[in-house]
This record gives sequence, structure tokens and C-alpha cells, in this order.
Amino acid sequence: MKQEVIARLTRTEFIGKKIIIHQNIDSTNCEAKRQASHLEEGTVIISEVQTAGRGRLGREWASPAGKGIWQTIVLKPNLSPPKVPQLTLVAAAAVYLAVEKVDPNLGKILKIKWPNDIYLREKKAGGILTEMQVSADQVRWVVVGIGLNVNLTENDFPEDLRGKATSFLLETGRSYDRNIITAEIFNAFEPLYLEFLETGELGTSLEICRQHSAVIGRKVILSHGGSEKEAQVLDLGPQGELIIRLIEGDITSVVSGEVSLKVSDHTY
Ligand code: BT5
Repeated sequence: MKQEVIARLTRTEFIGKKIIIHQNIDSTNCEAKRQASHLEEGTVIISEVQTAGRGRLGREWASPAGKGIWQTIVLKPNLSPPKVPQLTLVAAAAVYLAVEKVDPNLGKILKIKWPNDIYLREKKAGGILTEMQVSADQVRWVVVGIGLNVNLTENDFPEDLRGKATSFLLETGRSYDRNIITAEIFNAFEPLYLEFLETGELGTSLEICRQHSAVIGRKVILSHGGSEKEAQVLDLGPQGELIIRLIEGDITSVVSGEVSLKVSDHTY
């Protein structure tokens, strides 16, 4: 990744105006959290490799060297803590717009699997991890980690992910300039983020997550604290919550952070 190339392609006011590129780090989210209190809003931590990349709930994120985008955006929004998880949908929408811009054919096969997974066709190609620090009911900072498998080949994935994970390269046969995708994510994220802060609504981000949803209309299994429930996904609600019809017929909603989700009528 090249700072000057990313900077040349970035057209934002503050997202990605300051970029810190590491060759090697444990996790860009961990580094962002360590530094967040003295970093300006919009600063992005990038690393070529992560030695301890993380997913949600302590899961591992495979982050081999030189082929993926492993980055974290530091934000200082004036938001109430319960609204912060919605930033995951803003980031997912920004990833969609960036991918669609770089390669419309890739955009056509990109699906957002609520709440935080990026799929290409039926395999996972990326994920988002949003974390925050709150004190006295105030959000001090938020870090939004974005991982995208750009130019990984089958051998770059650990064995247990082969067949489940994919990359931009594996789906299209093309390799992509990670600098361009990174800059386009910044360009897409900033207006979506400002829309969310200014209106308090997900707006465009919600429309994008709906239109490219991997789960709307599908049967899913929701797991929460050891129990599992089968449901049909009807829609995404205004706060980005999942609106579902339980197998018994009741319509209800779930917010991200509460549940994990498997699509049961498909191989997701
Ligand atoms: C996620 O978690 O999908 C969020 C991933 C966020 C990664 C970024 S990279 C930059 C920043 N720094 C970090 O340390 N993290 C963020 P979750 O929904 O919990 O999914 C984790 C699961 O995805 C794992 O348990 C594996 O099954 C699978 N997985 C791990 N690495 C993968 C990869 N490279 N590609 C596809 N699937 C993967």
C-alpha cells in the first residue's frame, strides 16, 4: 500500500486525510484503540499483515501479507452509544459503493450479510468490526475495522476457511489495486457517515444494505446465548435492525450485537 497513491485518489475532507501504514501489526483495530484518544477523527490505520486480526466475539481474522485490505477508521462521532453499531452498515454500504465503482461486475455479485459480513456470491470476502469506548454515557471514540480479501489465492487462506472464504481475485480472475479500493472506500464512507450524523438516519446506507442484502427473503437460524431460532428475514428496519418472522408466525426484530446468523436455505 502506498500512502501517496491513496492520498492522490482521496477526495474527502477528513476520512483518510491522515493514514498510518504499518508493515506488520497485531490488529489494526487494536492499534487504533491504543492510539484513538490522541488521533484526529478520520485517521486510518492500515497494515500489510495482521498477526492477530480479529473478528467479533474474539474470533480470528486471517490477514496474510500484501494481498488484503486490513484497515481501521478512527471516528469521534457525537452519537448515543446504542446508535454506534449502525456504523457497521454505513461501512458495509461504503464498501459496496467502492467495489461497484472499481469493478461493476464485482458490485453485481457483492452481498451484505447482516450485520457485518461482505460476501461475493456465496462465500465470505470481507468483514467489519466496529468497537467503541464509552465513558459517562458519552462515546469517546469508535473504531471501524474493515477487512477485505482482495488478491488472496486459495493457498493464502488457512485450511479451515477454504471453501468458505473467497477473494476479489478468486471470483473474477483479476487482481486489483488495493490503493484505489482503499481511497474509494474513504470517498464513499465520508458522505454516508455525514448523512447518518446529520439526519440521525441511515438513509442511503440502509437502502444500499437492503438492495444488496444476502438475507432478505431468506430463512435463517439466529443464535443468541446458546439458543437457536429459525426465522424468515422480511426486511431491515430504520435502525438497521433485522425484521423477521419467527417460525411460529410472530413478527419481531433483532439488533446487531445480539445474534449470529446462518442462512439455512442456502450454503452461506
Ligand atoms: C468479522 O468477524 O467478519 C469481522 C472481521 C474484521 C476484520 C478487520 S481487518 C481490519 C480490522 N482489524 C482487525 O483485527 N479486525 C478488523 P466475524 O463476523 O466474527 O467473522 C469471523 C469469522 O470469519 C471467523 O471465525 C472465520 O470463520 C471467518 N474468517 C476469518 N478470516 C477470514 C477471512 N480472511 N476471510 C473470510 N472469512 C474469514
